[in-house]
Amino acid sequence: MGWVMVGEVTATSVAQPPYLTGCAIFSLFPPALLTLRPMAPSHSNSIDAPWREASCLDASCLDAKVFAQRRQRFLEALGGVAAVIPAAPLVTHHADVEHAFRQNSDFWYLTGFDEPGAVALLLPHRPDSPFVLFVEPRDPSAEVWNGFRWGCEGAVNQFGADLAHPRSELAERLAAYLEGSEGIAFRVGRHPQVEPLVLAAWGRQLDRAPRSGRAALGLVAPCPLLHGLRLRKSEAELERLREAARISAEAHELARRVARPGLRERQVQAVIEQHFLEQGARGPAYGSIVAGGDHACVLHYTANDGELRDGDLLLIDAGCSLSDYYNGDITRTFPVNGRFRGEQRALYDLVLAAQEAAVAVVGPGATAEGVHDMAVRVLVEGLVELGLLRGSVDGIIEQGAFRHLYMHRTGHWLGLDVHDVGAYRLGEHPVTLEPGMVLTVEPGLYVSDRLAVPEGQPAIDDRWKGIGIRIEDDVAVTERGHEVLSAAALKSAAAMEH
Ligand SMILES: [Mn+2]
Repeated sequence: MGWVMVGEVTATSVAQPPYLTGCAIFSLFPPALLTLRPMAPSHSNSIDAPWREASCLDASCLDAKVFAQRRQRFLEALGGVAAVIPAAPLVTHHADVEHAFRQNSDFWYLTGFDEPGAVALLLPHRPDSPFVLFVEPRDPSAEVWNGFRWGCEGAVNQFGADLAHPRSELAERLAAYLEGSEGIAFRVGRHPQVEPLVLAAWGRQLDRAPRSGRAALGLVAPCPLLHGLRLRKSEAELERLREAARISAEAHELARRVARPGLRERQVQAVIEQHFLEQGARGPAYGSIVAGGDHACVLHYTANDGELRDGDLLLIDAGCSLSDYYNGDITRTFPVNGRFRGEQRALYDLVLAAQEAAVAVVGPGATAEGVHDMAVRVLVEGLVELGLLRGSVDGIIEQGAFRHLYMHRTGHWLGLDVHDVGAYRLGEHPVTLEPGMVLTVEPGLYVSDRLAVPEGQPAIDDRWKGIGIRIEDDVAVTERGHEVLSAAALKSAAAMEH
């Protein structure tokens, strides 16, 4: 990523939080900082320029053909089984207020349709009309309150449905659509509004089976088929993940430039999330973690209400979610005052060595487990050298006697879900990495009193406590090895200092 210096802070300067001008925080920022902003991306972020290509499908930057191809592959994989894939509902935040809508990723993957409450049917036993959508119909009075809907016409014309019906007709129509399928693929336990309708429709089929001569024989999970498809990203999807990583990496670079002793964690969060929004993303992909000092030892710290203190590290785990839900997930850790002290630097160098060694493992034929094992080995070797662990490296790893310092796995799949779908193991066998799979690599060390020191391991000297470090990149498996999608977020110790 490149940076341009601009002469003046102006009203149109996009990378600076507007609250910084004309309020007390302004004085915390040296003038040079206020003139630093990322180069405009290829798609301009100015308000009057369209963010998306004309060929974009609603909120998606992927072409309608991409979704049609996905449905085709899923239909082929289903064989004679009919799939019922519900969209996400709106979720109440409090009183009459709802959370910002977030589409169900399975439903999105197959449809690109970004409205709540819809249901997609994929019906391989009806080759003339295999894709049926139930949607909220057009309704001027509802649209006055909640905005535009595509309705049944849009579902057919814009989203490629062979047939579309109002969502209210699902209960009466579902059994007929499922008629003739060998089974029903539906994820039990996740869709409380749709599940009773699926069970009732199947029950009616079974009631009629003696006379109709056919009924679905069972419910099956759609996940193994659908999530197997989602696990392997196409080139178009990788391009979206690169975009999510680019925006996320820029936000981390901005955050490091604004962080100063005395600033609140939340103010750094504001800089990060403002950048996400300015760049056309929906916002953060997950609760941004902006954790100064000991807060970094709380893995899912999202309170972000502390003050950044001179001498502490700042751990930031933040990534954006694009308009079509592809996500970035990046963690960086750096000294608030721009200088590591001895213990911080020793542990930072160790986590970075572990992270780089683990990233180097990523490639076709490796496994996520192998990536984790590499990170653990480098960390444990280093911790023994530093005196924070004692004993043989193999013995410590075998007993898990490092887990008071490193208690999580080294990564997860990344895609439409931040912790993306797809198996890590199939029975006894770890899943082998293939080109197109994308995973995070994120070892860390967290030194605090929260977990007991295992028997036989040394007590921790106070000078180490309150240090929490994680370094996380988004890594795609390629034919020849891997591509670090988030490489624009710097991570060398030198780059973390100023
Ligand atoms: Mn992560």
